Amino acid sequence: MTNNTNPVAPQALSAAIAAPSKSAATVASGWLHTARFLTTAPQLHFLPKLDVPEIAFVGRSNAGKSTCINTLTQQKQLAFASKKPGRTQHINLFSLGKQGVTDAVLTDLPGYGYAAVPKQDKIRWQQVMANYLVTRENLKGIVLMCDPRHGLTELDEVLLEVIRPRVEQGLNFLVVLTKADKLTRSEQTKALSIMKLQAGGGEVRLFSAPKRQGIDEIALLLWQWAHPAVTSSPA
Ligand SMILES: Nc1nc2c(ncn2[C@@H]2O[C@H](COP(=O)(O)OP(=O)(O)OP(=O)(O)O)[C@@H](O)[C@H]2O)c(=O)[nH]1
Ligand SMILES: [Mg+2]
Repeated sequence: MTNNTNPVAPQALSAAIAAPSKSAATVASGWLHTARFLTTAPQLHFLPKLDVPEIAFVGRSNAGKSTCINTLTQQKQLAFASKKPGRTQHINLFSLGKQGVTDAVLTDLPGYGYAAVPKQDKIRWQQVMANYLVTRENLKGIVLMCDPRHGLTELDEVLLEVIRPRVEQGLNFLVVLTKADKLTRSEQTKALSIMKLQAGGGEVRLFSAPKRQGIDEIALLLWQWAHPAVTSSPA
């Protein structure tokens, strides 16, 4: 037996014993809270090349992508959310990681399917997004926001087809059923089981910003996607 030559102060020791280890969800939510604006790009080729894991939020216009990012990061106006569809018009990147060290990036993409957008612009945007989802090398996960009152739209189905090969090769994929507060309990259960059949092997979670539903579960998933080598859970 060796003598302890590096004694721990008794107060520190008792504090450590008294404090329960942080829960995994607390670590994940603390990590998301570090989010800060990184950059914005009107088109794909303006995006900086990055080598940290990137997680993209996609979905139809007004589905709640920006609101979900604000809720997960516990920041009111990090991403621009609005009642007016088409609010997010650029690709916006947010850095994550403690003490200024970026260890992942969240991407808020403009929504698709907004009726008032001219057809040519719609087609152009679909191509930009498909291109991003297929070619972005550091993309580690896609979060598809879907309002369960509308289900998957035609453009959501196109997106699923576009990403299918990457998901089959291991790209993380999550369908977030948004605005769950608009559904009854039984409607939520039904929407969840229908989407599990449609999500092509991806995860599915219910989410509500005003009811703060699903936040911990989604935060944990994103943390795990960004830190695959560490453990399966942060605590
Ligand atoms: N009831 C309810 N409303 C929500 C929820 N999430 C978002 N909303 C509302 O839905 C509207 C659109 O939200 P945004 O977050 O701007 O949607 P977006 O997907 O970013 O839209 P674009 O930027 O146009 O693609 C806003 O009025 C939000 O307040 C939710 O969980 N519950
Ligand atoms: Mg938005």
